[in-house]
Amino acid sequence: MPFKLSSEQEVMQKVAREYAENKIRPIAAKYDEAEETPLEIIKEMSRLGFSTLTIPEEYGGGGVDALTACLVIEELAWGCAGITTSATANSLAAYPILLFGNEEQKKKYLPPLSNGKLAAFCLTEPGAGSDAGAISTLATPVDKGFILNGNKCFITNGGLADYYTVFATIDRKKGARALSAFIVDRNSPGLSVGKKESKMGIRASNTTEVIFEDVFVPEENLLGKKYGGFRIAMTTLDLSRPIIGALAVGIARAALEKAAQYSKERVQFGKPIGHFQAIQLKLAEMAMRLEAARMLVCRAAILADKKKGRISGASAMAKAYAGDTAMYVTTEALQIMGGYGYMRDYPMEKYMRDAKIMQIYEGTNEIQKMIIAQDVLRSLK
Ligand code: COS
Repeated sequence: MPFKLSSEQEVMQKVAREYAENKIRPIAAKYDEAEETPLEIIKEMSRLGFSTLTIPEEYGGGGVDALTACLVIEELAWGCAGITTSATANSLAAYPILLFGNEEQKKKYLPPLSNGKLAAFCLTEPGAGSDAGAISTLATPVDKGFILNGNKCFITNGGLADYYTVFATIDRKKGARALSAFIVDRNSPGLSVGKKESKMGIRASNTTEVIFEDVFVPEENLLGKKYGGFRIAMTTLDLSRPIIGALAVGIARAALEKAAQYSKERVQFGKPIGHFQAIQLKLAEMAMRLEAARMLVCRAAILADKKKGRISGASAMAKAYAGDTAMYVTTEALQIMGGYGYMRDYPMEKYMRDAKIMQIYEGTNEIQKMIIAQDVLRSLK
């Protein structure tokens, strides 16, 4: 790190590293293969505070800053990005409540997340991915609340959550300007969990459809203002994307370490392959990009901690660059390991599969670049 971490940050980083080493790594391949979520570990991570790092202590969370959260998430993702995605999905679902919820909502819904309960963020729909304003899940105002109808897809923790933060439109013709956000309890009549997805990577995380059929949501579960849902979603994603960057850095670091170790041990043409420039050039490029990605993640987190205005551009840069870096580093690391890298006996092919989603979820990297470009143009006005 080019800047000094506080002793608290160093301790948290160490605790997370040891947890990843001792608890996450040993089970990562098994749950990836089985495509199951290690629920006991996820609940333990919740109780240890790994999924509520930035939630203030008064609501049961870790009360740490965004920078510390990113340092911790990098360590956990070094252990397994799939298992860590399940934990971070909790904080993604919690941000709308933390940022826009009233005191009653915060007191009711945030503390359980540090006690083994899970939550899920329901924004994406079959027809609304990159275009988040195109949501068609309808929230019809009725006496004392709203009736929700619609389908959400690709929801992390969808099948495991105890409650959902859900985005729905009050008027389909008004797009982004008519979105509202709600907290919806898992046991609400009419709410059901649909298809569980089978994925290329992060297979230890649970991804499902969530279906709303005439689900009544009481008005006290409306988050923020009635038509303020789009801003809630965007502000949440601005804060959450550096976390995805940290996940990506954790995967890339794990892959670089394995490739470097392999190139010291693997002997061909009479010497370890790390002695050949063809391999050294790869290791150098991987290491440079990894460090640059980590710095962009730290920069976005530090800006989030300063809490001065929107951090959309910095957050998008961290997510896009780190996501691309994870894909680049894992691809090169696998290449260094050759046939061994390709085999499922080694973790490298999992790193590469896990890395791909980093360029896609919480907004594709193409969307991140649009956000960055808008930020650049805005700064010239
Ligand atoms: N913070 C606060 N307000 C924001 C904002 C942000 N980060 N981004 C946009 N807004 C506001 C704008 O200021 C604008 O407000 P006004 O109506 O008052 O002018 C409004 O929201 C609409 O903004 P914009 O016109 O930029 O919206 P677009 O429909 O063009 O969409 C993108 C913007 C593409 C950035 C957005 O749809 C997006 O992030 N898509 C990706 C979604 C995503 O990440 N999905 C993954 C789901 S979670 S796995």
